[in-house]
Amino acid sequence: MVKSTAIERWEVAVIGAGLSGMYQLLKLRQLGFKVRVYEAGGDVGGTWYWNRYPGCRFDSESWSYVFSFSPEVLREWSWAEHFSGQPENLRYCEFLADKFDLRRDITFGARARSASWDDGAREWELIFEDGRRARSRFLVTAIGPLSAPTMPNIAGIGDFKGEAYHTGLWPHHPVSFEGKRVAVIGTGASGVQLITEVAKTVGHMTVFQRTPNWCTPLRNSRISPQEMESIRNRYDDIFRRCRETWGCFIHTADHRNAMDLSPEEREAAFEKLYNEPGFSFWQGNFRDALIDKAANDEMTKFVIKKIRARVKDQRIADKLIPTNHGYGTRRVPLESGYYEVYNQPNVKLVDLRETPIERVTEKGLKTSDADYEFDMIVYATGFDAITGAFDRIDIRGKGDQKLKDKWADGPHTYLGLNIAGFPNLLTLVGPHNAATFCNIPRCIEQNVEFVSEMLVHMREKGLKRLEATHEAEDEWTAHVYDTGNKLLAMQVDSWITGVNKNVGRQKRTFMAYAGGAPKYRQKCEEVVAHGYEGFTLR
Ligand code: N01
Repeated sequence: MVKSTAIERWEVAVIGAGLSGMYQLLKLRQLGFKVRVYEAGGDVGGTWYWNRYPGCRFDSESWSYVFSFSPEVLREWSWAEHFSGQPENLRYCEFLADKFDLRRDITFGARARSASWDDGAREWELIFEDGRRARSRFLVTAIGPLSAPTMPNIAGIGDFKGEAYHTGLWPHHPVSFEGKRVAVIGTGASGVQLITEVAKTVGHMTVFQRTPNWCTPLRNSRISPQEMESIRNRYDDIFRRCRETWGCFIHTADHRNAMDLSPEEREAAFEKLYNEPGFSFWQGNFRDALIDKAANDEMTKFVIKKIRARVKDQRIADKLIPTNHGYGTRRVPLESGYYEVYNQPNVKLVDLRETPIERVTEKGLKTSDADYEFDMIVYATGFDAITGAFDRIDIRGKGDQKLKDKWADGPHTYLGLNIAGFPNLLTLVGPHNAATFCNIPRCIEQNVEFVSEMLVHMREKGLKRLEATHEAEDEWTAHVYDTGNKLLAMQVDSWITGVNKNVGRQKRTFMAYAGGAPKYRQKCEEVVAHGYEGFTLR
């Protein structure tokens, strides 16, 4: 139904009521701004609202992921598991919304169709899918880095007559796999979690894998009330430690170089990390492990041995072992029995490098060598990462310039928070912002606090318009690539390097910021200390 076209007016409009939009709302409301959040979904939670697929859970430690801004919330909220599952994560978001009465300032079911800057009025105009319109002095995007799900570009997608789901758009009703023949396409972090969970009850599952990923164990466990109490007492220390690490995870990189050690010492260190929970093996590894090929090869060889020991049929292990990239050079899926799934007699792995999918049929999938029949197809095919959610809104800045056109060859931003030519637009967790690859609430807090402080500064000085200079943007973009080019990850196709064949993006760029969260935070602090250097404030 098309809503009335009466224009709603705000000082600040925020798109998205995931964790970043929720905190931005709370902060701006506390600071006395007239703010409204517009959310496409039916409730708060963002990622945790949409990704309801079986097996979905944190891979940051729950107690390191929690927001730190409210001592009261930290006192009242308890985690039941070290790596909490989606239902509990969503409850946490709902708890925050209830606690701070956030929903009264959020419009749900409002999917933004366009956002255009009116230079005369110095305002943004938002138009939503249902025809609703809103105008605001400032526009904050809190639309998430992994929120634009992509279906595979395979012929016949609409032909399948059975059940079909995308992990990132999972239905709210229960889905049963019992006795069913299920196909899963995709083996990224979502696929790995889902496959492991579905394998517990499925009749028969066929996994269609295009590129294997390196997976290491999550090692989740329950948190007893006593342990939760002890965690609560250590929150200050936990947040302090996270602030100091590259990605704000609790794991600190080993300060030694892998290649300075003897093979035995290296092996012992790898073994220790492999047996620890969470991202220990990835983020806590040797400092050269993700930048030096020889060190990375050692780490990779260690994981190959682990995979081979866990998969009984070595021909299947061959298919599960990546051959085109080293460990940790793509986002590492953490697993809880993933490799053992392929020892089950009712699970089949199809290597799409050998037999590509030709089309979806009424009854299932046709590859180059077989016709498969299924009751259900699960698309674990990921997202148009980081810039995709921006591209899905027709965002136009000064002179009607389209953001999508400006970013056609990869993002250009200042601090990943503003874009030259797009005044008064603030992009939380935007491309080239340290938050895109971070233990996200840690970086969201920094982003939201920076933006809020800037808006207060402008209000106090009677300023109405902010915009990054082209020079500052060029310098930041060059710095982002300098940091990225040190990583072996830059030589690999992944969502971090912007490659997504489903949306026709073949060329590698760089979507994240690899200088690390501490360096990013320091840069933002310097910008503020120098009177918002790099921005023109008028
Ligand atoms: O998506 P992905 P995801 N035909 O892009 C395959 C976060 N996350 O949803 O690699 C066949 O990683 C594709 O193959 P390829 C996390 O940051 C966090 O799994 O392109 N296959 C790949 O295997 C993660 O990195 C958690 O060759 C096709 C898969 O689909 C990010 O979200 C949990 C295909 C997509 O993998 C994205 O993860 C889950 C095609 N046409 C996710 N198109 C936590 O634990 C795509 N694929 C917190």
